Amino acid sequence: MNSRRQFFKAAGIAGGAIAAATVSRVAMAALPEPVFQTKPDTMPPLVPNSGRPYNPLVTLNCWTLPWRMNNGVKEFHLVAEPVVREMAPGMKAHLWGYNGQSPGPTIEVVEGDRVRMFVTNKLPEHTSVHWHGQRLPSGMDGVSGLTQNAIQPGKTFVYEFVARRPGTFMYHPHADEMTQMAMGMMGFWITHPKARHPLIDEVDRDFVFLLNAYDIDPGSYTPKIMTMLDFNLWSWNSRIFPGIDSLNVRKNDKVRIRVGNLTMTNHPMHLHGHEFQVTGTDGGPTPKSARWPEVTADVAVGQMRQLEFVADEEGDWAFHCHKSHHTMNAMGHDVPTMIGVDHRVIAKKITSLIPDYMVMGERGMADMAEMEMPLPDNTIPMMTGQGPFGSVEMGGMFSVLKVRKEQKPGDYKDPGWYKHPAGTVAFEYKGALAEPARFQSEGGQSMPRAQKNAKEIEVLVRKPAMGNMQH
Ligand SMILES: [Cu+2]
Repeated sequence: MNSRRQFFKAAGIAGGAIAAATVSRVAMAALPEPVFQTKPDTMPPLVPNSGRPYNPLVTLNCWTLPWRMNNGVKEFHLVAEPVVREMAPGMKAHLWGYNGQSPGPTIEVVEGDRVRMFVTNKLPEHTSVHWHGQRLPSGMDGVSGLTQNAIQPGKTFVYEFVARRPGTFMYHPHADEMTQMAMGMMGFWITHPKARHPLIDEVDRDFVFLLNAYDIDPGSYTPKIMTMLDFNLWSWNSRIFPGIDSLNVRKNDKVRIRVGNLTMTNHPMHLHGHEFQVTGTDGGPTPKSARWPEVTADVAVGQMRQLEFVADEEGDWAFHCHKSHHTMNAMGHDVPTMIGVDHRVIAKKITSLIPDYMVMGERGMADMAEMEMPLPDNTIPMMTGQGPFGSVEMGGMFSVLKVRKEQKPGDYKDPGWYKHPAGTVAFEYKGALAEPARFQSEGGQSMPRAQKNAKEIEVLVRKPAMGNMQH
């Protein structure tokens, strides 16, 4: 029996907001009771208890919005409002979002469903919701000024349309977009196929997350909305590593990861240990003849890419954006490169004036991950995350795909770190070091310099001495 209690239990939600959602005839005639979620955890898939069945999704560090059926129409209630989002343990951001979170909850419906979306505006300014990628009547497209009046603060609007084609879509405001998207207003919409679809495979794990970015100064809470490119927090569903949950799967699970990009730059998504195929975009499933194996897929601005693979290699596999500045947390971009610069003399002089002066970057930036530097409140280190072998030296758009043989069916809790079979971990070579053979060049055909008598300029690099890594 599917009771409402089980329905909300399946949603992984408990508490007072739900208790008020008891259905009465009066309530059915009015607005659906909105459901809120304030925890940043990945909620278990919401198994549908009404309407047509489907295989539900896992929204990374987020959740799926429950609905009610009203005379055959699926009714949802989105509330646009200011929210506090924990981006990682130790850092909270003051954002705008929907129903208690940024991003908003995932909407899951089935192809052919008639959907009614109630949108209440609790922001200090007007808004609207655009249903990115959907086939719908033009007047339901959510572009304020063009297709509808903006939703003023305190007002509720109704959008209604049939989810005509299966696929992965996004939703976001189309009113003062620059501010509202920089503040975190966005979410996912998935329309599941109503029957077996020749181009949409059934999968064991179906993950979804949005790429988003914020510019929040260290020590502050509110994003700077005027930033166009120089963001300092690169996030998945408004979470940054080490605050992003791992993607836990069972060995030989068929896995789908849907990634949408609502930042202002592209993100090449890179998976270790497996090859995947892009099986769909926000335009729908990709024809089989147009699929090829990849280990990195670029997700451009406003796009969605659907990556699919069989997780047949056990282990802990990094999954991240390949732009190395996007796997860092809040950092200054005006730090000079100090690699190879000899600080010894100047450091001694400065230390006599400023006793706790620190030399940074002389040997690379990895020291940053180890350094116990005092940080302003509400600030996450630039490179962090403790793995089983020490600091992972990452931040931002980074997580781990955990593939395990012993993961029980239906149980996808974190299995902990991978236990590597003996002899399968890279190790230190402790034998004698041979003199390196220098390769003989066969070059020398480059064009001569125009400027005769030009001086050779050489940059001195200090290499750590073999066997004596300290200076
Ligand atoms: Cu990126």
